[in-house]
Amino acid sequence: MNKKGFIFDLDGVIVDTAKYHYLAWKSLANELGFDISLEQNEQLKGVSRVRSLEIILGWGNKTLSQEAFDKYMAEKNDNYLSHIAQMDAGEILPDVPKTLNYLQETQQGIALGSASKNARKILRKVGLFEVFEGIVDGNDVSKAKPDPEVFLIAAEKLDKKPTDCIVFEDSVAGVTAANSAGMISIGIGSEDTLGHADYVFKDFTEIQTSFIEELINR
Ligand code: B16
Ligand code: MG
Repeated sequence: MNKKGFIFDLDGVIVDTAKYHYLAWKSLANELGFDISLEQNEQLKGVSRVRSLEIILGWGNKTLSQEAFDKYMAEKNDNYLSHIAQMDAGEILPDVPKTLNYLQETQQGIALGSASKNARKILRKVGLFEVFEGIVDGNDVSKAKPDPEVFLIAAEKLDKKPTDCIVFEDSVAGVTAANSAGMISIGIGSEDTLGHADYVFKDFTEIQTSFIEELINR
């Protein structure tokens, strides 16, 4: 079989850490005297930590000194990590292991392309660290999604041409990044928000092995 590169986003694709980001951001906003809704949290998906705090401060009409900004960033991450500490393999989203197993069996390249600076820690917690031949996360990039940098570095790590790579993404910016990288984009979520992806599935339970096989052989 052909060897392709399969690049996975983390939050929203492999695990649902968005709920922990939300709890941590909400508690920070409450400390600053306002609240954030689940709808607002949607807009933070795939967005870097710094940019997320800038957006949240905008919602609350707050400005902070650089020192206070850094303090709140660290506080949010400590809170987030207290949730991550409780994670185990049970938090891997349904049927993700099925797809990963199939890709391993057929010896495809498997990489991670995430905006999170905590990605390695999370993969270890859920027992998937060894599955990824290449890991590119928020520590490795200078330009955030929708810039294609994260996926282009992942393709390099897998020693694959971008056109031989397939990206699984749940965020609007991430799908745009995959498209700009010249890769096949697979949106995980709703057609309404991810209509610009080459394919969209609600989650991995909708992805058949025969579909992955087609991607490998194209
Ligand atoms: P951290 P992904 C993204 O992960 C999250 O979707 C986003 O909400 C978060 O702000 C970002 O990682 C940074 O995370 O604070 O852990 O560095 O979807 O790109 O895997
Ligand atoms: Mg994501």
